Amino acid sequence: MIKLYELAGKNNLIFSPYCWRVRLALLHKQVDFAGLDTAFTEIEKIPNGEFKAVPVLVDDNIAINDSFHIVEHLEEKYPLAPSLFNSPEGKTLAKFIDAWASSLHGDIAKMVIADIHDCLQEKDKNYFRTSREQFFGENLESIQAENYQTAKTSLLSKLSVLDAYLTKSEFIGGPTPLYADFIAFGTLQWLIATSQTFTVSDFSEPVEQWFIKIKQMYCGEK
Ligand SMILES: N[C@@H](CCC(=O)N[C@@H](CS)C(=O)NCC(=O)O)C(=O)O
Repeated sequence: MIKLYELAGKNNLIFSPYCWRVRLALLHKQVDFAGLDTAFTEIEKIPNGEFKAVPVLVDDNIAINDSFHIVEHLEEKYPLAPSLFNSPEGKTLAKFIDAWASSLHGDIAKMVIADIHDCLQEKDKNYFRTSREQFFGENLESIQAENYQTAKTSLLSKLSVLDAYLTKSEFIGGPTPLYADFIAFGTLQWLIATSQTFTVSDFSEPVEQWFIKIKQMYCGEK
């Protein structure tokens, strides 16, 4: 069976945007897989490779990392299962949404950096605090407290593009979700899964409805 190594916090919380994308892609493809909870400090122990980041997918003993490579593999290996792209244009759309979603990551990181720390397994806390405080040059609690409001305003402004689009289309991919939807969902689920203050009702109504619909379609037990 396919194995998906995914980042897990305490109480099996799956929160990584990239792991969520791949989890939804597997559920959409309806292929059996086992999700393997992985702490930040366990990534280097994943068999079959020297990985520095998750998700990592192991399929027939081949280990693949990087979410986009993983979904390209799934699309190629399981062509008869529901498509993640539907067409070459659907893949191009996914790449555009990938770039757009990346532009939200800086805002989200500033909104939840201390909350993420609180969601982690004990064994990860020191690694996370040290590496992120070194990157930002400030302690986690100050980064979040000082930047939360500005980052939230910036995020909601970027989301207004999606908001306008979703008043005209049920999903980013059209009448049914495609990988482009899972990219955007993964990014927002990272925020929703970890934030102690931001909830789905802080999204505009079209984004909230789209988010809830995807959750209901795919996320039974998570
Ligand atoms: N480009 C990669 C990015 C994966 C990534 O950045 N994963 C993060 C979790 S969200 C990670 O594993 N980080 C390891 C670390 O910070 O030590 C992908 O698309 O899969």
